[in-house]
Amino acid sequence: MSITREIAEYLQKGKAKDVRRLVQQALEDGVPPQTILDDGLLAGLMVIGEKFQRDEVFVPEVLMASRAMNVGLTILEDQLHSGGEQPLGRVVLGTVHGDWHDIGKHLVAMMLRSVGFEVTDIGYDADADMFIDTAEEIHADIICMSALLTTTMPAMQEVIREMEERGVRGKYIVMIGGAPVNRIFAQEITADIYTPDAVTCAQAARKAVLAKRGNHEISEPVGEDARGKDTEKTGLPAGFDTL
Ligand code: B12
Repeated sequence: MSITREIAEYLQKGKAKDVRRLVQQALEDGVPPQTILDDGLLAGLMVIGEKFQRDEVFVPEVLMASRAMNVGLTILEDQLHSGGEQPLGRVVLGTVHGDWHDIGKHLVAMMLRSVGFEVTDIGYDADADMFIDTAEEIHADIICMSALLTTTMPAMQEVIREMEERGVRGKYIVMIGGAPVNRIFAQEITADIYTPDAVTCAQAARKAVLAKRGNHEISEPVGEDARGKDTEKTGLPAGFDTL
């Protein structure tokens, strides 16, 4: 059996120690981190997800598999971390209030760090004040929110509302994502950016931060962007493709 297959098998059984050992071994054997992630960790989690949907496993099993997943991700993260240089920008990242799903968020953090962002991960079940207070504290460029439940998606709008009430909406680029989230929902709640996965999230974040800086440097006039939105809100240049 291949080592990635073994990782997937142990992950399904929730054996975090074995997953840690095998991920380390795979890296030593020269298996690329992306392969370990796709064919090992994510492949195992997907099987558990499908079984969960068919009521073949229940919350405790999924929880144990998720812990094993996060242990594996932490090891891979060390490999992907660029570190050292001046950060490209600062991101506050969390899963919204009422929602405990944090695996996708963990992946998003990894990818953002790999393109050079400093990420402050505020964990899961994070309310509006936690997002905004942290963003203010660390002088963030981006607030990134994750939601995996249809019932917790409205909590994203709460954060944006609270930002408006506190008069800080224009200071931050707001990115949202998670399986039930889509572009239309992002438009409805006036988030700046939606992307479907961690890789595109990191690419879009990088593009947005560079565009915002470029905008400030050349002092482009405030106008309407592609969605007819007042760009003074986000500081992104007119026409910036955000959604
Ligand atoms: C693992 C899991 C759990 C674990 C979570 C543990 C953990 N530490 O995360 C536990 C057991 C706790 C759990 C509990 C529950 N869960 Co659950 N869970 C899952 C499961 C199996 C996998 C989710 C996952 O991690 N996917 C893998 C990651 C990598 O994908 P992802 O999160 O979507 O992230 C990617 C993108 O969405 C994106 N992304 C994510 N965040 C962000 C943020 C930004 C800014 C951007 C740009 C992109 C982005 O990038 C990521 C990587 O590419 C899914 C089923 C499934 N197959 O998805 C159900 C699922 C999400 N759960 C579900 C349910 C119903 C529940 C419970 C209500 C069950 C219950 N009866 O108690 C509880 C709710 C608890 C709570 N309050 O949150 C439903 C949700 C249905 C819905 N649409 O609302 C699902 C879909 C299962 C199902 N089919 O019924 N769950």
